[in-house]
Amino acid sequence: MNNHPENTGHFGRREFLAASAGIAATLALGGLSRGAWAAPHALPALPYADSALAPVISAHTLGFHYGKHHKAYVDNLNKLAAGTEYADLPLEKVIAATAGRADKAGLFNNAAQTWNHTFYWKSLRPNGGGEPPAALKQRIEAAFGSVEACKKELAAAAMGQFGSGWAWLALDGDRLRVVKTGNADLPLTSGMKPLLTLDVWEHAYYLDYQNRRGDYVNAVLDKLINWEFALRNLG
Ligand code: MN3
Repeated sequence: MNNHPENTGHFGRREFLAASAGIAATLALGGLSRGAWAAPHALPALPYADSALAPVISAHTLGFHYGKHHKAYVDNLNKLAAGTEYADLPLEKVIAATAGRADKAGLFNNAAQTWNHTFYWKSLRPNGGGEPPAALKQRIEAAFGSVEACKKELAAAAMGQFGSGWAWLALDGDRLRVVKTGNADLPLTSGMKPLLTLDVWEHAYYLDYQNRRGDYVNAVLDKLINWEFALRNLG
């Protein structure tokens, strides 16, 4: 947390910290009902058991990724937003209001990573991959020529993202596109509608694949990718 006055609302920093400590103690005792100070963003339940994506993604990886990484983004978002003008905003509005603002980088990164991970879990499913539903397949063939070409472009984006980030199938106007984003960034900040995503941060695959990002990406595209979810997002 920085010292920017917007992080402390109408409190001075010292009073804010004292109030935060008091509230944390009260919460630890289970004594505070949901209110202005209660955490507004919850960690959504995983849409499947943490062993459901094995062997492509092990329960070990999924357990850490969801239970530690995703949870930490939600917790940090709530800490950074508490007592500010962002506290009661829906997640997408926090993202839109903080994108591109250097003084709000912490809030943006944690809000965007909260959103990205919830979207990533839904982008995968046990026994995924295979042929997309006909309505999506038609759109993919119009944009990329074939489903294979679309998957190749997704894999190239995932492999070509230098360092941490994401590969996406997104709707840009009425055109399907593959895009990659760095760190916490997402297509929403460029006015595109995400359809599905692949997490290519090392924490998404390192326990199972070490440095072999390509093996993770290709296995996910062949066996876990949730085309039905992409079709629903296409609306
Ligand atoms: Mn991740």
